[in-house]
Amino acid sequence: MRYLVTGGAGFIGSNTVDELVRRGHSVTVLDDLSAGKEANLAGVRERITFIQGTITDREAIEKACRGADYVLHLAARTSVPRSVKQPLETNQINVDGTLNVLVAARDAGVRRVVFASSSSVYGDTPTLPKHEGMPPAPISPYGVSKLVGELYGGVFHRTYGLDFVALRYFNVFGPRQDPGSPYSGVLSLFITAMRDGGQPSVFGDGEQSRDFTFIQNVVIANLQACETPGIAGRVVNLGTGGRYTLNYTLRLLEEFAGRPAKPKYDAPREGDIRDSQADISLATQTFGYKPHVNFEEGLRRTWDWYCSQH
Ligand code: UD2
Repeated sequence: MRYLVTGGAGFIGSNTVDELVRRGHSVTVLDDLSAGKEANLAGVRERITFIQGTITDREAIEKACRGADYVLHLAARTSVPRSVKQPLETNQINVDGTLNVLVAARDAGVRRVVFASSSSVYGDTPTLPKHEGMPPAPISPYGVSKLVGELYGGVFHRTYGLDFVALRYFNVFGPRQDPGSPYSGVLSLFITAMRDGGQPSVFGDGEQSRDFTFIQNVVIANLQACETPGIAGRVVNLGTGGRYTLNYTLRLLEEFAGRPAKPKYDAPREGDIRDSQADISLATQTFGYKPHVNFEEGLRRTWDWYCSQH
């Protein structure tokens, strides 16, 4: 099969591309390298087609979609706090860019678009775990942008018959997540701070919790969501079903590092959600999803990977 992966040089994208190539698929990557890195594709570079371009460029996305069976649309401007600072840019890439992808995918006659949505669409409602029947209530521009992507996909399904599936990822972490910006995922920041003898910064009391999901679970689910027939129009959570506080992750990292973390506690972050946890029964029902790597094991592997990169 022929896959187009937008954002394929990024963290989730490049890990997914590796698996697609391993399974013998033909892969095109469209990435503007704003967050992704060519180095993430080093192991497969000779076996894929790489287009440096952005989803906000209609010509680039049209060209990339040509001949594709499946589009995994992972390109996005991530980060809740960045979206609070730069709502226009977040909207331009995540909303306008996604609309471009949908139009191009429709016109190219692809078999399905799988869209990377986010747990942030649920907002800060107290009900846990979050299930897909709950009304979305995002509290950040980022959450809004992901919800709009889902809504557009649903409309393209109903109006133009485009096969579309949205996966609501819950705080994905693992090898290749870039720790290089203040907007990076918290575990990449905690791990590299601990590795380098620095102090992890905790925004708030550290008792907020997330359903941290190891990348390998997401990679397998991405493929299942593409290949499973008859699931067009579904919007599905993708997490582990558990919930882990930041303080708990620091205790595990202390064990791995063999020294105390000495975290610095700061004010809570704007737009932040307190607790997040996925109900994953719909993913199991829809495409047989099972998280194969649990949080603790995933964190251990991630710690080892960052240490090996030093
Ligand atoms: C949101 C989404 C997630 C994904 C991600 C993409 C939720 C629940 N999750 O992640 O699914 O779409 O956006 O960017 O909406 N923190 C610290 N210290 C740091 C950095 C972060 O304490 O140095 C805290 C932060 O305040 C938050 C938690 O760690 O409470 C997780 O932050 P994050 O930026 O890793 O991810 P989050 O939950 O905004």
